[in-house]
Amino acid sequence: MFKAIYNFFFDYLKLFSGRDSRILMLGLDGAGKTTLLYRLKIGEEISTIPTIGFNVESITHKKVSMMIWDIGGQTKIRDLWRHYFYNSNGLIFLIDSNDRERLGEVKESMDYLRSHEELKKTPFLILANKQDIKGCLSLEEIIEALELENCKERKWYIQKLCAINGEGAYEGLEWLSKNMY
Ligand SMILES: Nc1nc2c(ncn2[C@@H]2O[C@H](COP(=O)(O)OP(=O)(O)O)[C@@H](O)[C@H]2O)c(=O)[nH]1
Ligand SMILES: [Mg+2]
Repeated sequence: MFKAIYNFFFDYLKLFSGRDSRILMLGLDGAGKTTLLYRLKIGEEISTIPTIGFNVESITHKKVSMMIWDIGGQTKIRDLWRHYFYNSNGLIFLIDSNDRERLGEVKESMDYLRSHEELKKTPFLILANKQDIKGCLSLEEIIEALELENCKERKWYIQKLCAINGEGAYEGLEWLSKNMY
């Protein structure tokens, strides 16, 4: 089932773009990025590139490359990130919906990404992860906290996710496939 989602995603991207695509997957540490990768059964293909100050995980499949790393906090190394932003066709931003305390940090990271020249036209798929946890943030709360209503400069979409069982992944990836820049 999850292998199918994964194949669907990459076939779809190839069909629509007919060219190499570059996807970024970002989120604070603990948001669930690695969990989602493994859930999509692509964990075995992950290679980690150790860089100064941060680890970039990367996977490549059917001409689609995906780069994954923790964003937030490390303002000192932000200058390095833009090298990876260049030429991105889509961005996946994972949020831990159960982490109300770090919502400010999530907002700061989101604002940083939104203001970045290299990502000006990049569509953002926002995945509100850990929706299985009782009392977690709703989509409305996240939209309000991140001030997404005023996000008119690009296409964006927010989707509930439970990375542990994969629920919501299909819908999110389908949107991204159709809205890739
Ligand atoms: N309850 C719940 N826990 C999750 C979910 N996704 C990830 N986690 C847990 O959150 C923690 C951090 O996940 P991880 O994938 O390592 O986050 P990363 O730092 O973004 O790669 C782990 O303990 C995961 O098991 C989810 O959908 N629901
Ligand atoms: Mg990780």
